[in-house]
Amino acid sequence: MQSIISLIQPLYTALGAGEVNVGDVWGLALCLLMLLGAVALTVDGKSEITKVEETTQAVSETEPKVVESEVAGHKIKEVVVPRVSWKDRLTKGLSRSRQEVWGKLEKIFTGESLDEDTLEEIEELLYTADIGPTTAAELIDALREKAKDTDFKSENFRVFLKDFLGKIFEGPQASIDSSLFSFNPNETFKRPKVIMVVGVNGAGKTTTIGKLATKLTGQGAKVVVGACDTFRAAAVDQLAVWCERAGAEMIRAKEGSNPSGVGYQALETAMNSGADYCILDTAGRLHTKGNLMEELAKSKRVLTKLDADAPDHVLLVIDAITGQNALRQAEEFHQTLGLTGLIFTKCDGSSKAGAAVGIVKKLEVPITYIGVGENVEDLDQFKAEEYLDSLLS
Ligand SMILES: Nc1nc2c(ncn2[C@@H]2O[C@H](COP(=O)(O)OP(=O)(O)OP(=O)(O)O)[C@@H](O)[C@H]2O)c(=O)[nH]1
Ligand SMILES: [Mg+2]
Repeated sequence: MQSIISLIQPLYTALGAGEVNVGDVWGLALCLLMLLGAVALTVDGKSEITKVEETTQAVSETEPKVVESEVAGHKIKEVVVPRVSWKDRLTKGLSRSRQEVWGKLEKIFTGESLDEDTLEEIEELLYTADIGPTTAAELIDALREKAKDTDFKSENFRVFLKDFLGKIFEGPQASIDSSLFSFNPNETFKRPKVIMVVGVNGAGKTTTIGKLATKLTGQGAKVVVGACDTFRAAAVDQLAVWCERAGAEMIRAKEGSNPSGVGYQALETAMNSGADYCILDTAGRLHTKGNLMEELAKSKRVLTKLDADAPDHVLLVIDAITGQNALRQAEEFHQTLGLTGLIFTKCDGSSKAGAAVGIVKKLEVPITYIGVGENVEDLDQFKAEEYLDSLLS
């Protein structure tokens, strides 16, 4: 104790605090202990915060990287995840379509000029790309014309393809109402925009609605979602999870009750609460089942009792892997409901990606959104140029 007192004494003398006694030593020791405790807590708190960041980032992003760093002598593991842009997600999502079909096209035409054999080979590959026989034949005719030009070389082929396919999208894509993609809180609508989402079983309707609702509420919109799939309780629960996450109000009915009644109730709630959007999730149904399709038509008609202009959008969700059958689906849904737009989901799968071209050409209905995965960030507005760039790059 005496040696500690003699250690502290010079400091006391310098401060003019007089003689150091035993009580002072104990007091100082206590202060030192408290200081050390506070430092330990701060360091611990920092690693807690890091852990929280790790989880949120890992959920929302892909391919995280674990990086080790040191804070105040403590080793801390951090998950660093590069932000993936939509363009990169799209390019990655379409990589299989690119490798399996579209990329191969350019490999066929590598020479200086296009001969009939090469044209035939291109035509064959196009038939497997799901763009439909009519479009494939038209493309080959246009290419044959181009080939007469001696300046047309293999390096011009990609530009030709992009131009040809791009023109198919041009007209229909120009007609889309921009409020489907973005909400401006300064320009609120007089009535809720009503979006009815339809499609065959498992196409991705509920997931897409979840992503869409999240996007819109994220921009400040008030969204009401109608769980019109009254056949399965699990379907309603799945939608409820998305709505909870999105901060959207969900209207549900008792299992087995009338789906058109839920749509009506959801729109009524949206109108009364001054919501900006009312999105209706419907039960998946086969386009070949006439009675179920008629039930959908009824659900659409019922909405006009509340608002003559509802629904603003009838969007058909198509699983991109469906291939050629997608055109039949789209034709049937269009005939029954008068589609205003299409949404292609699962473009990250092994789709040939050509069905989109064939349907837009035949029905002149635009593609509104495209899905390339199961996360919220994996849905975005379809832009033909961006899509073709990713497919043909
Ligand atoms: N890889 C991938 N999976 C998707 C995409 N969109 C949806 N899914 C998955 O597809 C499956 C079916 O999606 P749902 O949203 O339940 O489909 P649904 O059309 O509502 O199905 P029903 O209500 O049964 O007709 C789920 O496992 C989704 O996670 C996508 O863009 N990419
Ligand atoms: Mg569903």
